[in-house]
Amino acid sequence: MAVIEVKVPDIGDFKDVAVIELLVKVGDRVAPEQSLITVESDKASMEIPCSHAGVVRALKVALGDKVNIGSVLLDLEVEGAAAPAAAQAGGSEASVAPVATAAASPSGVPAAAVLAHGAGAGTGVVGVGAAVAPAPALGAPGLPHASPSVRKFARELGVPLAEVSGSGLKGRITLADVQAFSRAVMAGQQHTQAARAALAAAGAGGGAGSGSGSELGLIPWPKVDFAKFGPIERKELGRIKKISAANLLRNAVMIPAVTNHDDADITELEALRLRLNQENEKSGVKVTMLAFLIKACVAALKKFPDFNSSLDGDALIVKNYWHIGFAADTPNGLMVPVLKNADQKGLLQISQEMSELAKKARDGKLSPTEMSGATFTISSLGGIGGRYFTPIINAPEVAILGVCKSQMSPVWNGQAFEPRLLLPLSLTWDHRVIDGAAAARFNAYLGQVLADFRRVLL
Ligand code: CAO
Repeated sequence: MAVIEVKVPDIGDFKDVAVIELLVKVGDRVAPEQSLITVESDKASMEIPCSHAGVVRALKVALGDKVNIGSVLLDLEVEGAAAPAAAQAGGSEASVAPVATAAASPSGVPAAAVLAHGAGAGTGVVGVGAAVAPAPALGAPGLPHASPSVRKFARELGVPLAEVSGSGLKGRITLADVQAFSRAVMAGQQHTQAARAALAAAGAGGGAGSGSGSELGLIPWPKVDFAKFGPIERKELGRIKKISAANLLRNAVMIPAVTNHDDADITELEALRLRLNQENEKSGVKVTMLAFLIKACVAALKKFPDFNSSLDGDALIVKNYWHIGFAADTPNGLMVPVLKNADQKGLLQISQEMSELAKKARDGKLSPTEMSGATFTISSLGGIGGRYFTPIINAPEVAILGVCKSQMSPVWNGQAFEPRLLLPLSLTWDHRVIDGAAAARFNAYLGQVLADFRRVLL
């Protein structure tokens, strides 16, 4: 038995955040990733998870205290020898997931901006998107608050908290408020913003804000007693999956997305990659196709800057930085680590950083900082298989590239069929920002870069 100090882990840009809820008390037995406290800044509230299993021996924070990375939260009695070392790490390794963001995202969607793929918990909006902010806006000036259990309940129902009026003390949203909102939506008396946007996009029944459920004409979700038909097993979704689900649904419903499919001839590129890896064998760093794709995408994003933007009302925020998210499959669900400043890095550095980020994702150790700020996302299924797919945009980004397994194919060279290695590309784009011709040009340029990588230097 040893007693360790559990500290606030890396919580990104959050500084001097106030403790608004204590979720454990002295004597409680806690599990790794169990939420200990809720903190709130002017932008978001988030739960801080526990790094270890153990019994709470002393609480070192009180309601209203301001905390930062490294602040001691509590003394925890743990079993096992590894614990004390971990405790000295200046903050636990556990990562945190913002549970709510305050301001509306550039696209006007609440909570879109913060990837809430809570690593290690047991999510990633990402899909694609990534990512992943969970829930709905909270904590912003003028916006109501809710306890973690109410937020969890709202997430499970898919209720956007930012749209619920709170009847509790100081406008706090209660369980009953969430239930009432959900009932009103089901009865067609209320639309969520997402549904209103879908109506507007579909031009259904008068468009956004017209407000009656009959416009959508949706019948209730089928309620089936599956056990009547055969043996079943119920598996609760993990936190990452639930957060992903909410974000994927919002992104799928709210973005008028179109996907263009194309093939890139990577015959020479793959030969170059294999040669580089042979020459660099001793370095221990393997240059991956995804690293080439990241560099090629940065070149295409520079040539077509609207693909590296976000919608902000009637304006487009075009970013002059190139942070590329990549979807990583993890035991807990999809996560989207972000490779920052990809334009400034070489292939070896990108390969190495990606491998480290992917490992962290699989181990549930990504920090919020490592999952935020992406300007464009790549989702590669190349190592697994398949021909094409339609990835979902990771809002507030406006495009995402899906990549599948390259395959030797006969290509007509004007005189004969030649065996060439073709890489299937699927580019999904937001039709509010990009049009079909631009998307086709983007894909064509990407294909040219991949076919002749010297173009990256142009
Ligand atoms: N075509 C053919 N083979 C490919 C390929 C492609 N496009 N991309 C990679 N490969 C091969 C590699 O050559 C390598 O083969 P060897 O083991 O024989 O060398 C193998 O696949 C693994 O490739 P890699 O080490 O380069 O890894 P990666 O970059 O392909 O994958 C990562 C890294 C993190 C993207 C991957 O682990 C992953 O999680 N992929 C899933 C992403 C996902 O789930 N997307 C869907 C999101 S929508 O739900």
